[in-house]
Amino acid sequence: KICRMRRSEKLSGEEHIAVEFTTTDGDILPALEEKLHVPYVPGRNLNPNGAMRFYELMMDRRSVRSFKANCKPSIDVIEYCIRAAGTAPSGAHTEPWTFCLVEEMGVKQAVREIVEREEHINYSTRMHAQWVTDLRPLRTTAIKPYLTDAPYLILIFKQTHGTTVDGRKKLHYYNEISTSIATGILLCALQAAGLCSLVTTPLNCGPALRRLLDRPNNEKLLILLAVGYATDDCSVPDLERKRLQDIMVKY
Ligand code: IYR
Repeated sequence: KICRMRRSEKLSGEEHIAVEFTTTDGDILPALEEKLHVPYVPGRNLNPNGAMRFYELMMDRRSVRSFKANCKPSIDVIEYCIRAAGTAPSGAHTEPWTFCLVEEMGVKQAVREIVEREEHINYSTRMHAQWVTDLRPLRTTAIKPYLTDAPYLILIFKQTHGTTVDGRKKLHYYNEISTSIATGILLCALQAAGLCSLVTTPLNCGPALRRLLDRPNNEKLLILLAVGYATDDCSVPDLERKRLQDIMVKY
């Protein structure tokens, strides 16, 4: 027999009010059910050259802002990429993410209107002069044709909490980190599939985009991706990446 009690927890600086479930003996129960442990099965197709080949694959990923409007990747490919993202590790295996895939032109237009309206304010007032100046080499502006040209937009929401089948509130530990890791895997999968992507984090657009897509209150927009194929005349800044010795310290 299960009974309720309330308790607050401090986790990574945030206050969480959890509804805990206890047996009549006072034992606390997990949000998921108890799990069997089964033998670990190593991955398939593993070999030491995989790391170098994966590095070479990822070296070619660039943030693309110019997409072919009439060239649409197969939905099956996109769905496999999102499946791959869903393999990410997450706090207490809560899988605290929602990937909203937008392909309808009307919805893309509505997203673009919301984003451009806010970005005009962001670039002119919310972002300070140093920030705008730091972006100059990337040639970004408040005008975002890629939001309607790209055949797919993926709006990635972190779920700040969830609900169990019997209506209990489920804590989503480290939901932002977990969703960010899943997004990283999604970017790798898209690259492996030969697709181009752009990561954007539209400042101040979260609530309006959440309402547009009719997402519930516990979902907060984390990242908006544009996905498709680059135009033939697409150019990118001639950036370099830090060398291994500049990003790795050995002990
Ligand atoms: N979100 C804006 C501005 C922007 C901010 C950063 I930090 C970038 O690396 C790139 C752009 C935009 O998308 O234009």
